[in-house]
Amino acid sequence: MSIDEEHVTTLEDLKSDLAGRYRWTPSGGSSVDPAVVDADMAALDRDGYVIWPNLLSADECAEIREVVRPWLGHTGRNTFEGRRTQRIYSVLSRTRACDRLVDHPRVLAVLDRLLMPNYLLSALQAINILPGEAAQLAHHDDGFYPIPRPREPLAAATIWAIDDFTADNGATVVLPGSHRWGQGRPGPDDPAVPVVMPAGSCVFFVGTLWHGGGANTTSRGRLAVTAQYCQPWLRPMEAYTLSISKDIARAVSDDIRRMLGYSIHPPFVGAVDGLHPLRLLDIPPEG
Ligand SMILES: O=C(O)CCC(=O)C(=O)O
Repeated sequence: MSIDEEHVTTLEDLKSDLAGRYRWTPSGGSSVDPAVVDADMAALDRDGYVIWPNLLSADECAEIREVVRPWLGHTGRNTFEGRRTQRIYSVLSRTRACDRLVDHPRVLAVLDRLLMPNYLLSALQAINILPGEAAQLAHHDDGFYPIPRPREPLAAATIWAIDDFTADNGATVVLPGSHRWGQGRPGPDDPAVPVVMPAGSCVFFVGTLWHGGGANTTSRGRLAVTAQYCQPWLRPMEAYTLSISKDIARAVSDDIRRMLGYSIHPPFVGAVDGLHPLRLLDIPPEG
């Protein structure tokens, strides 16, 4: 329904796309075979996570390693960030090298089913777990939204292995099935599994899944890039509407632009002076 064509007569109408010029368009996830997405959704429903091997080539991983290396200067400010872990925040404002991870069709296809239209990017960070780092405190990524469990996930995350993830170099540790838990916390007897996967692979998990970075007992770092996403009616972790320049917003893909906040959660969430935020960028509407 377009506001030009129809009147809003019911509350249901307020949930539809009311934009006049910048209408909602399907994401790049629509290119993925629905049977493949069905299988991913079944794995997420059962385990809370799914592993996709080898989505990036060795050259793509090498490029990301090369690009982020100069920024890997400091270690974490507390044990959650990791005293022996290097984190790069706001990766999106620094480089375009990780964009293909953020808007990978396989990721978007699952997000299209899991979250509401116009879901947002919540964070894009690089995490390098150094030798000697201890296991991170187990947590679930939508835990800072104060809505009691059990519940549907309010967010989802990907962790991309840029180096091989092994059982002893800090591979993310997940607790299968813990996305269904109520208010309980993991104990020593709960089965925890390291996500062992070759460089270029990705683990996708729902925001309710308990997990943490693993201990690194090897002599080499473990580099990963993590992208997190949230419902369009929640406040993202990284404030992209404040930190991303208009030039970068113009340079990224339509899907990333939408996920940065250049989108409307109907009827009006995200509007700028009553108008669609895309008007700020002077990008012609599609179609
Ligand atoms: O680096 C990892 O494997 C997980 C990190 C994580 O879950 C976090 O910092 O929230």
